[in-house]
Amino acid sequence: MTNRTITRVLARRVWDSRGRPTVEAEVHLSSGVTGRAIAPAGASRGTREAIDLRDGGSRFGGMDVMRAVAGVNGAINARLIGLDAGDQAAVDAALVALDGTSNKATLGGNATVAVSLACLHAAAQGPVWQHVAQLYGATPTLPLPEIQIFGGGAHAGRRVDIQDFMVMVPGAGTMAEVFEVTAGIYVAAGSILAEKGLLRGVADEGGWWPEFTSNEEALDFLIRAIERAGEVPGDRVVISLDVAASEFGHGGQYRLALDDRTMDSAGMAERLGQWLDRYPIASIEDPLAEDDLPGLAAFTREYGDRVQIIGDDALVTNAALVRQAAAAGACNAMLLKVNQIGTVTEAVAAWRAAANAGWPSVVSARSGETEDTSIVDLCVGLGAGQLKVGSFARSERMAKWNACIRVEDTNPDLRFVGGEPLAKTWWGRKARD
Ligand code: 2PG
Ligand code: MG
Repeated sequence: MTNRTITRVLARRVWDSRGRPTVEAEVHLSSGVTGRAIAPAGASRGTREAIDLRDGGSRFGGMDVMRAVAGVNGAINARLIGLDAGDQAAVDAALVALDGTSNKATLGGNATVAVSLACLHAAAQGPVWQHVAQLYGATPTLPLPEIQIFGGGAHAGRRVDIQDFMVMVPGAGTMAEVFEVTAGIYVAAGSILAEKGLLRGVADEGGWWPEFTSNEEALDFLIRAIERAGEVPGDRVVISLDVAASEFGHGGQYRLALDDRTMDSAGMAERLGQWLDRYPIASIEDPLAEDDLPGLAAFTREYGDRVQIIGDDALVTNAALVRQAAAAGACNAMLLKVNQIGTVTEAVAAWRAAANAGWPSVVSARSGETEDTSIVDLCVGLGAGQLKVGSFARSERMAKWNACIRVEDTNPDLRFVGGEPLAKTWWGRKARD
């Protein structure tokens, strides 16, 4: 028995930022150290994601997680006792084997991800991001944040079809500078909407929830907010979108309800292409649906040399799906959400598959979040380069951004990557000229 031997694994039900039950896990070691983590939850979920085990029935709308909690306290606890928490691969392999399905349907991805991340925390003998860097032989860096200003899609009653209207500040020299600039844009966006009587509140990830009359109007307002904050759009600040097209595109047909338009895959791509021409958009996620790999490939052929094209629903942090998409020429970047696959080891395998394809990765939160900041440790430790957390409001979001500030403040030697991940986009070319 070493001092990192697991002596007990337990779980309890806690609550997420949407007021829904979720799983918190603890991994206890022989040294007396405990690691803890909480599972997040998505709303715009890919169909091939790990299953969140929910109780069903009428309690909390069927969303309770007492079965997932019981699985941790029972079978998972029994299986992991005696393992070395420092051997993340062995712990995760034990979880995968115990579950026995391809999508964590037995134990629940919500149970396995909480335990897997708790193990990472328990095994770390200093900052968790340093442990991550050591485990995976990576060079830690401070990432470029991607921050939501307007929320839509499944996160805001589908008032706007496009899900995330975000900004990035690739021209900043530090993370602190990114946050200063973003704070100005976020507040300016809220004021402009309030002045026009268009403000309805905040969406699930803290971005403003507006009453727009078209998807394009949201982009126009975003430009105005950037300008009111004293910035030149496309200069230090660029726009980033998560279209989340799987939410309104099925079988090659895309329905933008707000614009009252139904298009085929090529029509949808053309519409997005017009936005790329008109607005300083440097990154676009899920421009087409998860069931439209040919469409994603065509889009990547057409626009992949000027904009980052991130796969979320089509890749679901799954190494095999990343390899398949890369072979098809679909996407040129990956979104990394650990709970889409269910363990740290499998998420890192997807990250490696993306890196092998020459793709950057964006580590991402879910729309249902908590105070858990494990994704900051993963992003910094892997040197992933980009971090998407949601907006610049609400503490489940700010917990992550403030954790970034703490890491930057206490580690002056860590390099902030700035605009490097966007080097292959129009912004990168402009910055080099
Ligand atoms: C996404 C995420 C975060 P959800 O689509 O990228 O914005 O949303 O967690 O609901 O899948
Ligand atoms: Mg997405």
